[in-house]
Amino acid sequence: MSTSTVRGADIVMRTLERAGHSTIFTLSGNHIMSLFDAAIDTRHRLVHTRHEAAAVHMADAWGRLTGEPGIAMVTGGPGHANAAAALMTAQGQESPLVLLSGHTETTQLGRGGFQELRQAEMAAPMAKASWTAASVATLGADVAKAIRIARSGRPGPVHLSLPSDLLDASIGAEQVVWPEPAAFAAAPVPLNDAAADAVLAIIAGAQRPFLLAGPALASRKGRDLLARIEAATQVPTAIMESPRGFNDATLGAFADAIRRADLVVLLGKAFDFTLRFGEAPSIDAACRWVVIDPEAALVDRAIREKGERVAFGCVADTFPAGEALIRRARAKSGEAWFAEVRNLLTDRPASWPTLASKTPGKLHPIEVFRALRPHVAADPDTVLICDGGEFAQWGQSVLPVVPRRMINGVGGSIGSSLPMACASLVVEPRAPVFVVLGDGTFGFHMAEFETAVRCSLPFVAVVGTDARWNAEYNLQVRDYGPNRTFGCDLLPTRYDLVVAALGGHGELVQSADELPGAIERALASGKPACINVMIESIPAPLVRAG
Ligand SMILES: Cc1ncc(C[n+]2csc(CCOP(=O)(O)OP(=O)(O)O)c2C)c(N)n1
Ligand SMILES: [Mg+2]
Repeated sequence: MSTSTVRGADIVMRTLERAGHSTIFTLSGNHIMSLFDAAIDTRHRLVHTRHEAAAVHMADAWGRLTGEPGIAMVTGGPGHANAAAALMTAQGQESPLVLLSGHTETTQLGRGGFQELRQAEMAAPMAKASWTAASVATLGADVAKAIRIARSGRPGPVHLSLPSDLLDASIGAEQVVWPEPAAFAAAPVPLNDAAADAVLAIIAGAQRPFLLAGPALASRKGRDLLARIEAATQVPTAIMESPRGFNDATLGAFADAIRRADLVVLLGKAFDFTLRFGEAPSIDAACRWVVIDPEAALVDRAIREKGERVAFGCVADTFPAGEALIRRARAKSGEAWFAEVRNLLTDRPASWPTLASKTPGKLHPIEVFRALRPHVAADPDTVLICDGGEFAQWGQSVLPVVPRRMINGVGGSIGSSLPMACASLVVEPRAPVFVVLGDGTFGFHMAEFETAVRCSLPFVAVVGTDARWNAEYNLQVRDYGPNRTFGCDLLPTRYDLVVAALGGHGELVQSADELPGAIERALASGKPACINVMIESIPAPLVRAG
């Protein structure tokens, strides 16, 4: 008779190892110390952070850059509550990750247990699946299931709560249900040839087709897929990943392009507010739609909204569907329309090259990005991370869309960029990583500079300090009038000194001619760096009002 036993925490860690994971973004806490202990006997690297939301944002960046679920691990109750907030960004950007949260002991449930919280219910609206493990023997199966769901169909975050008594308990080795490799794997849903041919026939019948992709394609692999779809079909494509929708700073005069389309093909792009719900006059009332989506509910939603204007709708995963369209493409759409859309998307006002600050001691945001542009473009492996807010919209509009550009995304939450920069360097230690964010946003996770210093993650953050939550200030001006601005002021803070105090490199920039040197010194420092640029408080660029 065997006497060997296995502890729950070891089952979890070994299962992650079996799935090929070796990096976990985490922050310690009572409920998960057994998992930390179990990690010692594995090859897992624990990247521990200064806030649980940062751990989730790091797992999110891991998911976006590698295509494989990032793993975040936090303690129960307040740790989980902090972490859960960050799921919304990953959900909006269709980023695969697994959040493992410690949890009150099952024996204390309903009795006022330590940090007892209905964690699975809390995470559920922001996750593809969310549940609490119920037995020691099946902990590995739970972890495998979480990984499988995160990477299947439309990728996204999954939450699993792990009660601490299950993690601490040991059971006979023969009782453990170790998951087979297949338990981790997603089963892709293809677009069959007949469906691909039907879609291509509808495209061939259109004068001005436009293919829109969802955030899951905003990766190197996704951008490559779209470039190949364009090459095979000459249908213009765009990725819709901004909460600003038609006014996405990256997409130039997108509103003019889509208004002219007579066919919109949604390839894994949710029919939602970013499309202005497909209503006229933003989109022609006679425009037809093709909807290819991993989720039947989203195909149904588009049909509910657009009725018989939906010429074709079907369930298929985005990447295999794109490959099927490329494989079956026989004819090309019109060259003139393709060129017209390309020109509209890259359209920028003629005044921009000469825009400059009118305020001594402050730069215009465009001057910042003009200086940064050659550095971002210099290396094909550059990771560019743009947060939300007005300053960062200038960055999204002026900086090149490198294959590994990441933005805060459809969820519309600010604050993820500094943790994402840390994770980018964990993924690839030699990648040049640039971050662009406003001064208000900087405050969300500035403590992660300590993580970056501790773990040697030398990214360059460019902060636009206008001493204001400017995006919201501009909403007040627009909606309530210039004499009704209230509660959006900040101090012109020396964030560069904060970063220097945390062990990083800090630069203060107050004029355009100081910037090139500051960028060079930041890059040469080899440290996590903050270039704190004093800027004029300017609204986000609007190429043309949509
Ligand atoms: C989590 C979260 N809180 C609040 C907001 C609302 N919000 C959007 S942009 C913004 C202002 C950002 O200020 P800052 O980082 O200084 O950039 P700026 O607009 O000033 O350039 C705020 C408060 C949000 N989108 N997400
Ligand atoms: Mg600001």
